[in-house]
Amino acid sequence: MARTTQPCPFNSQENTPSSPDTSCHALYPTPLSSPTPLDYSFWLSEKFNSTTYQWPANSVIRKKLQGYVGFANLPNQVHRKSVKKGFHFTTMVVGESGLGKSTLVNTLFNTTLYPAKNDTVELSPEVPKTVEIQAITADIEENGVKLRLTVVDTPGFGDFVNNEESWKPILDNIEARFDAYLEQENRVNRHKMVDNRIHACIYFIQPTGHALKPLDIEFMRRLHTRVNLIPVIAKSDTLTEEEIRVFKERILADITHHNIHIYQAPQYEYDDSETISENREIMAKIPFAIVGSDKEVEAEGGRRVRGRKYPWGVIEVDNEEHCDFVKLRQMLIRTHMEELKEYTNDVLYENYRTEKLMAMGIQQDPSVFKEVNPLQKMEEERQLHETKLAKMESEMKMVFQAKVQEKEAKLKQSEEELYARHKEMKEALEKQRLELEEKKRRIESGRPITPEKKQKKGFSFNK
Ligand SMILES: Nc1nc2c(ncn2[C@@H]2O[C@H](COP(=O)(O)OP(=O)(O)OP(=O)(O)O)[C@@H](O)[C@H]2O)c(=O)[nH]1
Ligand SMILES: [Mg+2]
Repeated sequence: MARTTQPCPFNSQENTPSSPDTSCHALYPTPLSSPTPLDYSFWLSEKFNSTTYQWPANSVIRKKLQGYVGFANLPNQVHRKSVKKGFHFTTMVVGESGLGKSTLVNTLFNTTLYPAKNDTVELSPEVPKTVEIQAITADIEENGVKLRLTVVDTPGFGDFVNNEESWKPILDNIEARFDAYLEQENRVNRHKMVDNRIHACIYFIQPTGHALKPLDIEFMRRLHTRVNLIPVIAKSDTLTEEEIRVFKERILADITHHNIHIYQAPQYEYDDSETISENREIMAKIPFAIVGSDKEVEAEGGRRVRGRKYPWGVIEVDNEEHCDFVKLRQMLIRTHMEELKEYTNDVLYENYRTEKLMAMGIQQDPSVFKEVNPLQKMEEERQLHETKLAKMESEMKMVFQAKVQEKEAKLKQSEEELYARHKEMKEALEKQRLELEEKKRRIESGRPITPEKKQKKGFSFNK
């Protein structure tokens, strides 16, 4: 398989310090020392009660980083992970027999997914009664990147006398793949989801040079809401440059007239001018006028090229001046493969899923699938925190009251003890006073005083 020289879009950022204006979410304060529960509750109460507090929409502040932190490496992590996991892509090719579907697939992926018919086809094959759906899966690898490629072919399309319903088996197949995915999504265990949905449908238009045929219009009208349609003019080497230009205009006019939605590359706000102009160039080529060939021929100057050799010259598949093959490959493989998958999942499948569930009478039950309003959630969390804070506050109050009561009781007890001691001392003093008075009276009346021995037993202040 040919090796591409395309640079990896992520590697350029490896180990690059983040730019100084990188913003970050500062939702929590940076503690100077390890915070205590009180610090936290104080911060919470400040945060939610302060009049300057801004709700989430405005709670993101821009911070300049002081040095290289490392999250600039995130794209590399995604890159490594996806390379490890590998990629998968499912494309469908639809068009009348012999328009070059198998040849184009071989040319696109530069591999022989479909062997040449001469080797395999019987001389008188049994004519199928309806459009068949045949899928081929191949694991291919390029520069260490693995791709599981599934090509869904639709032999028999437009090959019958009455082709009115040719689109139906194809639509049924696309929807059956959506159903299979929906069924997996609804399983309790969703560990091994297999995605077999069609990510792109290359629709081959016969190079008549006139306009779209009713078969083409009917197919695109029926399928455009279910699959990414990529119309191509098959075997464009059979038309002149001028014929291709006029044919493209007529096809686009028909597509617009019938309100058919063909795949459009999305434009992003941050796309650089180079990407924008590249996308514009690709989109300007739709419907791609393609030439397919998986064989090499000798071109001017002895060069070996993939192309088709005619008596008057060589048509080179990979030459942008000869056909739009390069642009188709660019969009399908090099720049928009992930976009095609994303659009299939986010828009086409999502619409189908909603329609299907509603048709089954399934309605959104707000009590089961509660849509989360971030503001409401923040308000709920705030109330929860407030309740917690109030609880903590009342608990602290109770503890404080118990301690105060304990102290009061102790104080009261010591007060009572002091009072009792004071009373005791007062009584002793009174007793001593009375004894002294008695002594005084005895001395004054000339009566003998009480013996010393007895006196010593009493309370004495003079000691
Ligand atoms: N002139 C010309 N011939 C082509 C081109 N692509 C394929 N062919 C030839 O057309 C013939 C049919 O090509 P296939 O790729 O088998 O066509 P198909 O659409 O897969 O046919 P079915 O499998 O029968 O539906 C082959 O002889 C190819 O060499 C092209 O771009 N230009
Ligand atoms: Mg074929």
